[in-house]
Formats: sequence, C-alpha cells, structure tokens
Amino acid sequence: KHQKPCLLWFTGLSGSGKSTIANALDVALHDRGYHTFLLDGDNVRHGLNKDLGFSDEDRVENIRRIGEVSKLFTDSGLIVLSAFISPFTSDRRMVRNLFPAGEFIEVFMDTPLSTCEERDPKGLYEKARAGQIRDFTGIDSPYEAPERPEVRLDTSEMTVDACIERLIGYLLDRELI
Ligand code: GGZ
Repeated sequence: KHQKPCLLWFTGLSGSGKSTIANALDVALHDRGYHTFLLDGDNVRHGLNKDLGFSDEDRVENIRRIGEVSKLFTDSGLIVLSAFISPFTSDRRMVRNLFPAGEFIEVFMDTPLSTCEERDPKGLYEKARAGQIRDFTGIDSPYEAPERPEVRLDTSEMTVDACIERLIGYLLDRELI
C-alpha cells in the first residue's frame, strides 16, 4: 500500500484533544492498512524522558528528543503521529527543520483554554488555579500558538470524526497516502 513517511505534529494545550485525535487517526490509518507510530506523553514521559519535568529547559529537551525519535521512525518508513503540548514556536521550528519540506505537518489543536479548563479530565487545571501545580501551560506557563499550521482543529466545534476526515483528506491531497 502506498504511503510516504511523514510526521504529524499535534500541538496545543492540555485538554485540547491532541491525544484523542492522534489516537483516533492512528486507528483510522491502521484500519486502512497504513503503517504508523504514535508518540505521546504516555509512552515518552514515563520512559525515555522520565528524567524531565516541566521547566522551560526540560520542555525544550523533551521536544528535542521527541523530534529526533520521530525522525528515526520516519526514516524507517512510518507515518509518525506525535502529540505533545510543545508550547514554544522555536522548538516546533527545530523539529520542522529535521524534515524535508512537506514531511512535517503541524496540527494545531486550537481548542479555547476555557473549553480545555471545563474538560479538565485529570483535574490539573483546578490544581494549577489553586497553586498546587506550578508552571502549568496556559495558566502560569506560556503557550505560543502556531501562526501558520498546516491544519487547525478546534474540538469545541468539530467532532472527532470530522477531525479525522479533515486529516485523512489532508494526507490524500498531499499524496502522502
Ligand atoms: C503542562 C503538565 C504539567 C504542566 C503535568 N504543564 O493533559 P495531560 O497532563 O495528560 O498532558 C499534559 C502533559 C504535558 O506533557 P508534554 O510532554 O506534552 O508537555 S511539553 O510539550 O510542554 O513538554 C498534562 C501533564 O503532562 N502535565 N504537569 N506543568 N502539562
């Protein structure tokens, strides 16, 4: 089955839908017979990057390593899906620059902070507001929104299925699948 290696880089606030959409796209691509690999906090922050926290420096190193690992997997021919807050524009640019033009696809999960905070699936926003967690993205640590992402999705307005349809359409249009 035809596929070109590429990296779909999901960026956005905690609770913006990165993991949900990346996981659903992973399943949808797999069902269609494509070979993919998903990187997210669950398999990276508990393993490879368990020495890193949430200071600015540690986030920079987190994203640098994830970029390099993503590159190794695309070099092996896979469609890679990486879902991390990646709050800094310069770090996302650094990862983009590891890839040939057209192989890095920035997917901005542009869900409003208010919606992310209402969802608060792990109660982290509540803790951040109460000062029990420091340096929480969107509360007391910055998120620099992408200006020209390849794809922009707002999960407060779009269903999961609509997001997946948009992403599959993007990959088909670019002849990546
Ligand atoms: C942001 C934090 C923090 C702080 C713990 N700030 O919603 P989650 O829980 O499951 O996903 C968030 C995850 C963010 O890790 P990333 O590796 O994606 O971040 S970055 O790209 O900025 O390095 C959240 C949890 O970790 N979490 N503390 N202070 N998110």
